[in-house]
This record gives sequence, structure tokens and C-alpha cells, in this order.
Amino acid sequence: MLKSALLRLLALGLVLLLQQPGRTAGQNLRDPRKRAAAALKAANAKGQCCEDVRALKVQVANLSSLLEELTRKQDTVVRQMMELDNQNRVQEARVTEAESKYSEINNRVEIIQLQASQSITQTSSDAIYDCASLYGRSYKISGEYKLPADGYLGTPELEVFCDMESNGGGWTVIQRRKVGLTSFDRDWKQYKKGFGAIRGDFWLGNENIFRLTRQPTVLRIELEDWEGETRYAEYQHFTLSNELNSYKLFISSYSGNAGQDSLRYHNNTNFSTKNKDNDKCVDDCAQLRKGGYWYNCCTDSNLNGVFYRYGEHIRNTDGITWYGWHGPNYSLKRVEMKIRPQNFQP
Ligand SMILES: *[C@@H]1O[C@H](CO)[C@@H](O)[C@H](O)[C@H]1NC(C)=O
Ligand SMILES: *[C@@H]1O[C@H](CO)[C@@H](O)[C@H](O)[C@H]1NC(C)=O
Ligand SMILES: *[C@@H]1O[C@H](CO)[C@@H](O)[C@H](O)[C@H]1NC(C)=O
Ligand SMILES: *[C@@H]1O[C@H](CO)[C@@H](O)[C@H](O)[C@H]1NC(C)=O
Ligand SMILES: [Ca+2]
Repeated sequence: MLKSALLRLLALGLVLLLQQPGRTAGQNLRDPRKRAAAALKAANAKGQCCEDVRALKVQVANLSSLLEELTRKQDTVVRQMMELDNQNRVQEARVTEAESKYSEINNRVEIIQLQASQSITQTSSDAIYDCASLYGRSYKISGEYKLPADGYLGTPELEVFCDMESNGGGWTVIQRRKVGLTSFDRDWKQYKKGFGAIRGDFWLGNENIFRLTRQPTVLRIELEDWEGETRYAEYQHFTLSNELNSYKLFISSYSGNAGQDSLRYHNNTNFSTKNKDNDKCVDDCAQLRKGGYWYNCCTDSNLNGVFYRYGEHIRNTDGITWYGWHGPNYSLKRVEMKIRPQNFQP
């Protein structure tokens, strides 16, 4: 602003400077007397004009030097701003690096805790069906439990994680994503049997989930994003078919705050893995979405997808997604799926 005002002044000065000496030159004077008078007048004017010109010249020189100085100052400011910008970028990079290091250390701590916990599994000689029956026997602390084998029911011994706190407790956790080091891109057999670490990331196994849902069962899904916000989705009815029927999903009566119900699309759909395409699509959804799930064509949620860390979590369509909350390209930070009988009394 200041610079352009000065430039305008400078231009005006130059115009005046050019006009001054020619003030009388345009007059065509034939009469000698008039010419003499004009010459005298011009001489007077010239004396005056030359004063004006000198003053103007000084002003112009002054303005020029001022302008130069301002230009120099502006260059300095621009350079300083660029430097600050660079420093900012370096700072940001450092924060990002620190964050990823922190996350790595956090993961390592969780793994150590996980290994330590392996030896303090609680057991009970009583026939126990699930975490809800444990809760009924006054086991009210969340953690790892061993459900004993039951010859009558034909169930083998099973390690489970019980959530005895959320919404009244009694929940048997069937899936968890939070550490991000366990691959969920597994085959049919692994999804059938279960995999992962019960205190970390795991799938309890389709065969186990099928058995646990033979009684009327509630499913609760808890989600967390990278900003630390949480949501849940609950289904009053949840059951899986047996393996012969491809562990087909059945859910109904949604409630929760996770936006549009993003499991509904997967209702009445067979389970698919990378080596068993049971989806309702010409594509191979399990391979596209890199998990085992009740793929339709393909997803409205992909809770067994790829775990992407903060910074990488908004790029891919094969992440841990719940479309009704963060859409198809946002991979969540944490997921837990848990079940308990419909008739559970806290
Ligand atoms: C020119 O600048 C000098 C200082 O650099 C100042 O003292 C002087 O008054 C200025 N002259 C004009 C005509 O602006
Ligand atoms: C689902 O599985 C059942 C039994 O395994 C099969 O008969 C049916 O065709 C499958 N449906 C689809 C869409 O693949
Ligand atoms: C799933 O499909 C069944 C019919 O097989 C239906 O009764 C139920 O309401 C559906 N669930 C949802 C959440 O739409
Ligand atoms: C999601 O990512 C895919 C490419 O990976 C892109 O084509 C699509 O537009 C993205 N969708 C949204 C809603 O950002
Ligand atoms: Ca297919």
C-alpha cells in the first residue's frame, strides 16, 4: 500500500519534471516584440522553473531512496516469513515422528503386559458357559478368563476376555482391534478357529462365536476414532449359522449412536475369507478389503480390515471402517465386538 502510494508520487514528480521546461515552448510567436516579451517571461519562468525542478529532483531522489529502502525491508520480511514457514514445517515433522514413536512404545508396552498376563489366567471348576455366567458367579473384574471344557455341551476349553464394566458387564469379547500388529488377512481355517492374543487384537473364532450364540444373544460393537471419540452399535439379536451354512450373519434391532447402521448391509450374508469367496459380488471382497467378514458387495463396514496408524488412516478403502460414522476411507483406531445373553441381568 505504502509502496504503491510512493510509486504514484514518484510518477507525478517525473511528469511535472518533464512538463516544467516546456511550459512556453508550444507558443507560436511571429511578432518580434511579442517574441521578446515572451523570451523575457520565459527567462523569468525559467529561473523559477529551475528552482522548482531542483526541488522536485531532490524530492524524487528522496522518494527513490525511500522506495529502495522499503523494497529492501520488504525482501527481508518475505525472507523471514519463508524461514518461519520452514521452521514450522520442521517442527510439524518432529511432532509427527514423536507421535509415531510414542505409538510404537505404547504397542510394545501392551505386548509386554499381554505376555505377563498369560500366566495369571483365572480358572473355575464349575461349568461356565460364558462371561455372563462368570459375572453371575461374582467374577466382576474385566480381564482374561478360561472357560472350561464341557463334555455335555461339547465345548472345548476356551480362553476369553470378559468385559465386566461396559453397560452392565457380562460381555464376552469376540473381536478386538487396538494394537495393530496382528494381521486379519487370514484364511477360512484361521477365522474358524480364531487367532491373535486375547488381551490384544484377536478374533475369537467363528466356531466359538457360533456356539456362544446358540442362545438368544446381544451384540455390542464399540468404536473409537483417532480423535478419541467413541461410538457404539448394539443389536438385540445376533447369531451365526454353522459352518455348513458359511457362518451366515443374522442381526436385528439396532440401537446406538454410530450413525447409520453399517452392519445391516451385511445381514443374511455368508462369511468370506481370502480363500473362500461367499460374498454377493462379482468381485472378491475379502481380497479387496483384506479381511474375513460377512461381505456383501462389498462393505458398509469392515471391522476386520487393515489397521492403519494415525496419519495413514484416511487413505485406503480396506481399513477398519464403519461407513455410518467416518465413511469408507477412515480406518478406526479401536474396535471391540462383544456378546452376552439377552436374558442377562446386571
Ligand atoms: C529528503 O530527505 C532528507 C533526509 O534523508 C530530509 O531531511 C529532507 O527534508 C528530504 N527532502 C524532501 C524534499 O523530502
Ligand atoms: C451361502 O452359503 C450357503 C451354504 O454354505 C450357500 O448355499 C449359499 O449359496 C451361499 N450364498 C452365497 C451368496 O454365496
Ligand atoms: C436382518 O434380516 C432379517 C430377516 O432375515 C430381518 O428380520 C432383520 O430385521 C434384519 N436385520 C436388520 C438389522 O435389518
Ligand atoms: C476413498 O478413496 C478412494 C481411493 O482410494 C477414492 O477413489 C474415493 O473417492 C475416496 N472416497 C472418499 C469419500 O473420500
Ligand atoms: Ca465374489
